[in-house]
Amino acid sequence: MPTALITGITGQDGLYLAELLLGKGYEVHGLIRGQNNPRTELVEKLVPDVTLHTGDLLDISSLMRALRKSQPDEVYNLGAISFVAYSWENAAVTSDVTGKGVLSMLEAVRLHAGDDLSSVRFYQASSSEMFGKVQQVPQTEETLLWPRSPYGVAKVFGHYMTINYRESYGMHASSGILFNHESPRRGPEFVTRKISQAVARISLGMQKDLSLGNLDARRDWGFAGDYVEAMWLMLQQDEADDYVIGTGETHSIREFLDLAFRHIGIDDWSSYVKQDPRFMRPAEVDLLISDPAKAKEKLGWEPKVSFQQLVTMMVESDIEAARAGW
Ligand code: NDP
Ligand code: GDR
Repeated sequence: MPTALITGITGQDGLYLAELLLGKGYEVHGLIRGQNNPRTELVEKLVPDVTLHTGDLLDISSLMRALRKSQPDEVYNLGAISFVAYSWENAAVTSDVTGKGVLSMLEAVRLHAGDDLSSVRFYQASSSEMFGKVQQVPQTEETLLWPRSPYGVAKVFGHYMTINYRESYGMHASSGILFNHESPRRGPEFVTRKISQAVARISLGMQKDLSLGNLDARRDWGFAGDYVEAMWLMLQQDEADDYVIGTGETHSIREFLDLAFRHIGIDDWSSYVKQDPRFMRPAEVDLLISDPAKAKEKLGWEPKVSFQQLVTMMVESDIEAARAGW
Protein backbone atom coordinates (compact mmCIF):
# COMPACT_ATOMS: atom_id res chain seq x y z
CA MET A 1 0.00 0.00 0.00
CA PRO A 2 1.60 3.34 -1.00
CA THR A 3 1.90 6.04 1.66
CA ALA A 4 1.42 9.77 1.17
CA LEU A 5 2.11 12.80 3.35
CA ILE A 6 0.04 15.93 2.63
CA THR A 7 0.89 19.39 3.95
CA GLY A 8 -2.12 21.74 3.97
CA ILE A 9 -4.44 18.83 4.83
CA THR A 10 -6.99 21.23 6.40
CA GLY A 11 -7.33 23.24 3.18
CA GLN A 12 -9.69 22.80 0.26
CA ASP A 13 -7.26 20.75 -1.84
CA GLY A 14 -5.84 18.77 1.08
CA LEU A 15 -9.28 17.38 1.89
CA TYR A 16 -10.10 16.41 -1.71
CA LEU A 17 -6.67 14.89 -2.23
CA ALA A 18 -6.90 12.87 0.98
CA GLU A 19 -10.28 11.49 -0.15
CA LEU A 20 -8.86 10.62 -3.57
CA LEU A 21 -5.80 8.83 -2.16
CA LEU A 22 -7.77 6.94 0.51
CA GLY A 23 -10.10 5.78 -2.26
CA LYS A 24 -7.08 4.43 -4.12
CA GLY A 25 -5.98 2.44 -1.07
CA TYR A 26 -3.21 4.76 0.13
CA GLU A 27 -2.16 5.16 3.72
CA VAL A 28 -2.55 8.92 4.13
CA HIS A 29 -0.78 11.21 6.61
CA GLY A 30 -1.40 14.92 7.04
CA LEU A 31 0.59 17.75 8.56
CA ILE A 32 -1.49 19.92 10.85
CA ARG A 33 -0.39 23.25 12.24
CA GLY A 34 -0.85 24.82 15.67
CA GLN A 35 -1.58 23.51 19.12
CA ASN A 36 -5.36 23.52 18.71
CA ASN A 37 -6.14 23.94 15.01
CA PRO A 38 -9.90 24.62 14.71
CA ARG A 39 -10.04 22.73 11.40
CA THR A 40 -8.83 19.45 12.96
CA GLU A 41 -12.44 18.52 13.62
CA LEU A 42 -13.35 18.96 9.95
CA VAL A 43 -10.45 16.78 8.83
CA GLU A 44 -11.38 14.10 11.36
CA LYS A 45 -15.00 14.22 10.18
CA LEU A 46 -14.36 14.13 6.41
CA VAL A 47 -11.28 11.90 6.26
CA PRO A 48 -11.12 10.03 9.58
CA ASP A 49 -8.60 7.51 8.24
CA VAL A 50 -5.87 10.13 7.84
CA THR A 51 -3.11 10.07 10.46
CA LEU A 52 -2.29 13.59 11.61
CA HIS A 53 1.13 14.92 12.63
CA THR A 54 1.66 18.37 14.07
CA GLY A 55 4.12 20.47 12.13
CA ASP A 56 4.70 23.75 10.41
CA LEU A 57 6.43 24.72 7.18
CA LEU A 58 8.33 27.32 9.23
CA ASP A 59 9.91 24.56 11.35
CA ILE A 60 12.05 22.11 9.38
CA SER A 61 12.56 19.81 12.36
CA SER A 62 8.78 19.28 12.54
CA LEU A 63 8.80 18.37 8.82
CA MET A 64 11.63 15.88 9.38
CA ARG A 65 9.67 14.33 12.25
CA ALA A 66 6.51 14.02 10.15
CA LEU A 67 8.53 12.35 7.37
CA ARG A 68 10.16 9.94 9.83
CA LYS A 69 6.82 9.00 11.35
CA SER A 70 4.94 8.63 8.08
CA GLN A 71 7.68 7.18 5.80
CA PRO A 72 5.87 8.44 2.66
CA ASP A 73 6.38 7.35 -0.94
CA GLU A 74 4.74 10.59 -2.06
CA VAL A 75 4.78 14.07 -0.50
CA TYR A 76 2.20 16.64 -1.62
CA ASN A 77 3.22 20.13 -0.51
CA LEU A 78 -0.08 22.02 -0.47
CA GLY A 79 0.53 24.06 2.68
CA ALA A 80 0.80 27.81 2.08
CA ILE A 81 -0.57 31.19 2.98
CA SER A 82 -2.78 31.15 -0.07
CA PHE A 83 -4.87 34.34 0.01
CA VAL A 84 -3.38 36.75 -2.51
CA ALA A 85 -5.00 39.91 -1.07
CA TYR A 86 -3.57 39.14 2.39
CA SER A 87 -0.08 38.81 0.95
CA TRP A 88 0.35 42.57 0.34
CA GLU A 89 -0.22 43.32 4.01
CA ASN A 90 1.74 40.32 5.25
CA ALA A 91 4.44 39.99 2.63
CA ALA A 92 7.20 38.75 4.92
CA VAL A 93 5.28 35.88 6.52
CA THR A 94 3.83 34.96 3.11
CA SER A 95 7.38 34.77 1.73
CA ASP A 96 8.48 32.64 4.67
CA VAL A 97 5.62 30.12 4.46
CA THR A 98 4.64 30.09 0.78
CA GLY A 99 8.19 30.59 -0.53
CA LYS A 100 10.84 29.44 1.94
CA GLY A 101 8.50 26.75 3.29
CA VAL A 102 8.89 24.92 -0.02
CA LEU A 103 12.66 24.90 0.37
CA SER A 104 12.28 23.54 3.91
CA MET A 105 10.03 20.73 2.69
CA LEU A 106 12.32 19.87 -0.23
CA GLU A 107 15.35 19.87 2.03
CA ALA A 108 13.56 17.80 4.66
CA VAL A 109 12.69 15.22 2.00
CA ARG A 110 16.28 15.20 0.69
CA LEU A 111 17.74 14.68 4.18
CA HIS A 112 15.10 12.10 5.06
CA ALA A 113 15.59 10.06 1.90
CA GLY A 114 19.40 10.12 2.16
CA ASP A 115 21.06 7.91 -0.44
CA ASP A 116 17.73 6.64 -1.71
CA LEU A 117 16.34 9.93 -3.06
CA SER A 118 14.25 8.22 -5.72
CA SER A 119 12.23 6.59 -2.91
CA VAL A 120 10.18 9.76 -2.31
CA ARG A 121 8.23 11.66 -4.96
CA PHE A 122 7.39 15.32 -4.39
CA TYR A 123 4.54 17.53 -5.62
CA GLN A 124 4.67 21.33 -5.34
CA ALA A 125 1.48 23.41 -5.52
CA SER A 126 2.55 26.14 -7.94
CA SER A 127 0.05 28.68 -9.23
CA SER A 128 -1.19 30.61 -12.24
CA GLU A 129 -0.69 33.69 -10.05
CA MET A 130 3.00 33.34 -11.05
CA PHE A 131 2.10 34.55 -14.57
CA GLY A 132 0.82 37.90 -13.22
CA LYS A 133 1.59 40.44 -15.90
CA VAL A 134 1.06 37.92 -18.62
CA GLN A 135 3.42 37.75 -21.52
CA GLN A 136 1.45 35.23 -23.57
CA VAL A 137 -2.19 34.10 -23.83
CA PRO A 138 -3.01 31.27 -23.18
CA GLN A 139 -0.31 30.38 -20.66
CA THR A 140 1.80 27.23 -20.98
CA GLU A 141 4.63 25.70 -18.94
CA GLU A 142 7.03 27.86 -21.03
CA THR A 143 5.35 31.25 -20.47
CA LEU A 144 7.59 33.81 -18.76
CA LEU A 145 6.72 34.30 -15.08
CA TRP A 146 6.04 37.88 -13.94
CA PRO A 147 4.28 37.75 -10.58
CA ARG A 148 2.18 40.72 -9.47
CA SER A 149 1.71 40.00 -5.74
CA PRO A 150 3.97 39.01 -2.85
CA TYR A 151 2.14 35.67 -2.92
CA GLY A 152 3.00 35.24 -6.61
CA VAL A 153 6.64 36.10 -5.97
CA ALA A 154 6.79 33.52 -3.15
CA LYS A 155 5.23 30.88 -5.43
CA VAL A 156 7.85 31.60 -8.11
CA PHE A 157 10.58 30.95 -5.54
CA GLY A 158 8.98 27.63 -4.57
CA HIS A 159 8.47 26.70 -8.21
CA TYR A 160 12.09 27.25 -9.19
CA MET A 161 13.36 25.59 -5.99
CA THR A 162 11.36 22.50 -6.96
CA ILE A 163 12.92 22.53 -10.44
CA ASN A 164 16.32 23.13 -8.86
CA TYR A 165 16.02 20.09 -6.57
CA ARG A 166 15.01 18.01 -9.59
CA GLU A 167 17.96 19.24 -11.62
CA SER A 168 20.55 19.33 -8.80
CA TYR A 169 19.77 16.10 -6.97
CA GLY A 170 17.67 14.13 -9.46
CA MET A 171 14.72 14.31 -7.08
CA HIS A 172 11.37 13.18 -8.51
CA ALA A 173 9.93 16.67 -7.88
CA SER A 174 7.00 17.89 -9.99
CA SER A 175 5.24 21.19 -10.01
CA GLY A 176 1.59 21.70 -10.89
CA ILE A 177 0.88 25.20 -12.18
CA LEU A 178 -2.76 25.17 -11.19
CA PHE A 179 -5.24 27.80 -12.26
CA ASN A 180 -8.05 28.79 -9.86
CA HIS A 181 -10.07 25.86 -8.64
CA GLU A 182 -13.07 26.12 -6.41
CA SER A 183 -15.64 23.97 -4.60
CA PRO A 184 -18.12 24.05 -1.74
CA ARG A 185 -15.02 23.66 0.49
CA ARG A 186 -13.37 26.84 -0.79
CA GLY A 187 -12.46 29.30 1.96
CA PRO A 188 -15.07 32.09 2.31
CA GLU A 189 -12.44 34.79 1.71
CA PHE A 190 -12.11 33.81 -1.97
CA VAL A 191 -14.45 35.52 -4.40
CA THR A 192 -16.38 32.48 -5.67
CA ARG A 193 -17.31 31.21 -2.23
CA LYS A 194 -17.98 34.74 -1.00
CA ILE A 195 -20.53 35.02 -3.81
CA SER A 196 -22.07 31.55 -3.41
CA GLN A 197 -22.51 32.03 0.35
CA ALA A 198 -24.04 35.48 -0.07
CA VAL A 199 -26.37 34.40 -2.89
CA ALA A 200 -27.55 31.43 -0.82
CA ARG A 201 -28.27 33.67 2.17
CA ILE A 202 -29.99 36.30 -0.02
CA SER A 203 -32.27 33.58 -1.44
CA LEU A 204 -33.31 32.66 2.11
CA GLY A 205 -33.81 36.28 3.22
CA MET A 206 -30.85 36.06 5.61
CA GLN A 207 -28.70 38.73 3.92
CA LYS A 208 -29.50 41.88 1.93
CA ASP A 209 -26.47 42.51 -0.26
CA LEU A 210 -22.84 41.73 -0.99
CA SER A 211 -19.72 43.93 -1.27
CA LEU A 212 -17.08 43.07 -3.82
CA GLY A 213 -14.01 44.61 -5.47
CA ASN A 214 -13.17 44.43 -9.16
CA LEU A 215 -16.11 42.84 -10.99
CA ASP A 216 -14.29 42.84 -14.31
CA ALA A 217 -11.48 40.55 -13.11
CA ARG A 218 -11.42 37.30 -15.05
CA ARG A 219 -10.21 33.86 -14.06
CA ASP A 220 -9.91 30.34 -15.49
CA TRP A 221 -12.01 28.54 -12.84
CA GLY A 222 -12.27 24.77 -12.46
CA PHE A 223 -13.45 22.27 -9.83
CA ALA A 224 -10.95 21.34 -7.10
CA GLY A 225 -12.00 17.67 -7.15
CA ASP A 226 -10.79 17.42 -10.77
CA TYR A 227 -7.51 19.19 -10.03
CA VAL A 228 -6.31 16.92 -7.21
CA GLU A 229 -6.51 14.05 -9.68
CA ALA A 230 -3.93 15.89 -11.83
CA MET A 231 -1.63 16.19 -8.79
CA TRP A 232 -1.75 12.44 -8.27
CA LEU A 233 -1.23 11.70 -11.98
CA MET A 234 1.94 13.85 -11.99
CA LEU A 235 3.52 11.66 -9.33
CA GLN A 236 2.68 8.46 -11.21
CA GLN A 237 4.87 9.44 -14.21
CA ASP A 238 8.33 7.92 -14.69
CA GLU A 239 9.82 11.40 -15.09
CA ALA A 240 9.05 14.39 -12.89
CA ASP A 241 7.95 17.50 -14.78
CA ASP A 242 5.89 20.71 -14.62
CA TYR A 243 2.30 20.89 -15.84
CA VAL A 244 -0.25 23.64 -16.39
CA ILE A 245 -3.67 22.58 -15.09
CA GLY A 246 -6.79 24.55 -15.99
CA THR A 247 -9.92 24.56 -18.13
CA GLY A 248 -8.74 26.78 -20.99
CA GLU A 249 -11.79 29.04 -20.45
CA THR A 250 -11.99 32.45 -18.84
CA HIS A 251 -14.95 34.06 -17.09
CA SER A 252 -15.46 37.36 -15.29
CA ILE A 253 -16.75 37.91 -11.76
CA ARG A 254 -19.84 39.38 -13.46
CA GLU A 255 -20.46 36.08 -15.26
CA PHE A 256 -20.10 34.19 -11.99
CA LEU A 257 -22.65 36.57 -10.44
CA ASP A 258 -25.01 36.11 -13.44
CA LEU A 259 -25.08 32.33 -13.04
CA ALA A 260 -25.23 32.35 -9.24
CA PHE A 261 -28.13 34.84 -9.05
CA ARG A 262 -29.97 33.22 -11.96
CA HIS A 263 -29.88 29.98 -10.00
CA ILE A 264 -32.02 31.61 -7.31
CA GLY A 265 -34.32 33.24 -9.88
CA ILE A 266 -32.77 36.74 -10.01
CA ASP A 267 -31.81 38.03 -13.48
CA ASP A 268 -30.74 41.54 -12.52
CA TRP A 269 -28.41 41.43 -9.51
CA SER A 270 -27.26 45.05 -9.70
CA SER A 271 -29.20 46.17 -6.61
CA TYR A 272 -27.72 43.35 -4.52
CA VAL A 273 -24.04 43.95 -5.30
CA LYS A 274 -22.04 46.90 -4.02
CA GLN A 275 -18.51 47.78 -5.04
CA ASP A 276 -16.17 48.48 -2.16
CA PRO A 277 -12.64 49.85 -2.67
CA ARG A 278 -11.48 47.77 0.32
CA PHE A 279 -11.62 44.71 -1.92
CA MET A 280 -9.61 46.24 -4.76
CA ARG A 281 -5.99 45.10 -5.08
CA PRO A 282 -2.83 47.19 -5.47
CA ALA A 283 -2.08 45.24 -8.66
CA GLU A 284 -4.17 42.77 -10.66
CA VAL A 285 -3.03 39.89 -12.78
CA ASP A 286 -3.81 40.22 -16.50
CA LEU A 287 -5.75 37.74 -18.57
CA LEU A 288 -5.26 34.28 -17.10
CA ILE A 289 -6.21 31.45 -19.45
CA SER A 290 -4.54 28.08 -19.29
CA ASP A 291 -3.32 25.91 -22.11
CA PRO A 292 -3.48 22.47 -20.45
CA ALA A 293 -2.46 20.62 -23.66
CA LYS A 294 0.62 19.02 -22.08
CA ALA A 295 -1.43 17.64 -19.16
CA LYS A 296 -3.95 16.22 -21.61
CA GLU A 297 -1.31 14.61 -23.79
CA LYS A 298 1.06 13.27 -21.11
CA LEU A 299 -1.23 12.70 -18.12
CA GLY A 300 -4.48 12.03 -19.97
CA TRP A 301 -6.01 14.69 -17.70
CA GLU A 302 -9.04 16.81 -18.57
CA PRO A 303 -11.44 18.79 -16.37
CA LYS A 304 -14.86 17.18 -15.98
CA VAL A 305 -16.96 19.84 -14.23
CA SER A 306 -18.06 22.85 -16.34
CA PHE A 307 -18.18 26.47 -15.14
CA GLN A 308 -21.98 26.39 -14.95
CA GLN A 309 -21.93 23.10 -12.99
CA LEU A 310 -19.35 24.54 -10.61
CA VAL A 311 -21.41 27.66 -9.83
CA THR A 312 -24.58 25.59 -9.36
CA MET A 313 -22.79 23.10 -7.09
CA MET A 314 -21.45 25.89 -4.87
CA VAL A 315 -24.72 27.82 -4.58
CA GLU A 316 -26.74 24.67 -3.86
CA SER A 317 -24.29 23.52 -1.23
CA ASP A 318 -24.41 26.93 0.48
CA ILE A 319 -28.22 26.99 0.40
CA GLU A 320 -28.22 23.63 2.16
CA ALA A 321 -25.63 24.87 4.68
CA ALA A 322 -27.55 28.10 5.38
CA ARG A 323 -30.82 26.19 5.85
CA ALA A 324 -29.10 23.84 8.29
CA GLY A 325 -27.60 26.82 10.15
CA TRP A 326 -23.96 25.78 9.55
P1 NDP B 1 -6.13 26.68 1.46
O1 NDP B 1 -5.89 28.10 1.82
O2 NDP B 1 -7.52 26.14 1.52
O3 NDP B 1 -5.21 25.75 2.38
C1 NDP B 1 -3.92 26.15 2.75
C2 NDP B 1 -3.35 25.14 3.72
O4 NDP B 1 -2.03 25.54 4.10
C3 NDP B 1 -4.16 25.01 5.00
O5 NDP B 1 -4.26 23.64 5.33
C4 NDP B 1 -3.29 25.72 6.03
O6 NDP B 1 -3.43 25.19 7.33
C5 NDP B 1 -1.91 25.37 5.51
N1 NDP B 1 -0.87 26.22 6.06
C6 NDP B 1 -0.88 27.58 6.18
N2 NDP B 1 0.25 27.98 6.79
C7 NDP B 1 0.98 26.89 7.06
C8 NDP B 1 2.22 26.66 7.69
N3 NDP B 1 2.96 27.67 8.18
N4 NDP B 1 2.66 25.39 7.81
C9 NDP B 1 1.94 24.35 7.34
N5 NDP B 1 0.74 24.49 6.73
C10 NDP B 1 0.27 25.75 6.59
O7 NDP B 1 -5.51 26.46 0.01
P2 NDP B 1 -6.00 25.49 -1.18
O8 NDP B 1 -6.33 24.16 -0.63
O9 NDP B 1 -6.95 26.21 -2.02
O10 NDP B 1 -4.65 25.39 -2.03
C11 NDP B 1 -3.66 24.38 -1.77
C12 NDP B 1 -2.32 24.86 -2.32
O11 NDP B 1 -2.44 25.10 -3.72
C13 NDP B 1 -1.79 26.17 -1.73
O12 NDP B 1 -0.39 26.07 -1.69
C14 NDP B 1 -2.22 27.22 -2.74
O13 NDP B 1 -1.36 28.33 -2.67
C15 NDP B 1 -2.07 26.43 -4.02
N6 NDP B 1 -2.90 26.85 -5.13
C16 NDP B 1 -4.27 26.91 -4.96
C17 NDP B 1 -5.08 27.23 -6.03
C18 NDP B 1 -6.56 27.31 -5.89
O14 NDP B 1 -7.21 27.86 -6.80
N7 NDP B 1 -7.15 26.76 -4.83
C19 NDP B 1 -4.51 27.48 -7.37
C20 NDP B 1 -3.07 27.35 -7.43
C21 NDP B 1 -2.31 27.04 -6.35
P3 NDP B 1 -4.23 25.92 8.52
O15 NDP B 1 -5.55 25.23 8.59
O16 NDP B 1 -3.40 25.65 9.70
O17 NDP B 1 -4.33 27.37 8.18
P1 GDR C 1 -7.07 34.64 -6.55
O1 GDR C 1 -8.52 34.34 -5.95
O2 GDR C 1 -6.53 35.92 -6.07
O3 GDR C 1 -7.16 34.45 -8.03
O4 GDR C 1 -6.18 33.51 -5.89
P2 GDR C 1 -9.64 35.28 -5.31
O5 GDR C 1 -10.89 34.49 -5.36
O6 GDR C 1 -9.22 35.84 -4.01
O7 GDR C 1 -9.73 36.50 -6.35
C1 GDR C 1 -10.11 36.32 -7.69
C2 GDR C 1 -10.41 37.65 -8.34
O8 GDR C 1 -11.62 38.17 -7.79
C3 GDR C 1 -11.45 39.57 -7.60
N1 GDR C 1 -12.37 40.05 -6.56
C4 GDR C 1 -12.38 39.64 -5.28
N2 GDR C 1 -11.64 38.72 -4.63
C5 GDR C 1 -11.90 38.51 -3.31
N3 GDR C 1 -11.20 37.57 -2.66
N4 GDR C 1 -12.89 39.18 -2.64
C6 GDR C 1 -13.65 40.13 -3.26
O9 GDR C 1 -14.52 40.73 -2.66
C7 GDR C 1 -13.40 40.36 -4.65
N5 GDR C 1 -13.96 41.17 -5.57
C8 GDR C 1 -13.33 40.97 -6.72
C9 GDR C 1 -9.98 39.72 -7.20
O10 GDR C 1 -9.54 41.06 -7.40
C10 GDR C 1 -9.35 38.71 -8.14
O11 GDR C 1 -9.08 39.34 -9.37
C11 GDR C 1 -6.59 32.15 -5.84
C12 GDR C 1 -5.94 31.52 -4.60
O12 GDR C 1 -6.47 30.23 -4.41
C13 GDR C 1 -4.44 31.41 -4.79
O13 GDR C 1 -3.88 30.68 -3.71
C14 GDR C 1 -4.16 30.68 -6.10
O14 GDR C 1 -2.78 30.57 -6.33
C15 GDR C 1 -4.82 31.42 -7.26
O15 GDR C 1 -6.22 31.47 -7.01
C16 GDR C 1 -4.60 30.72 -8.60
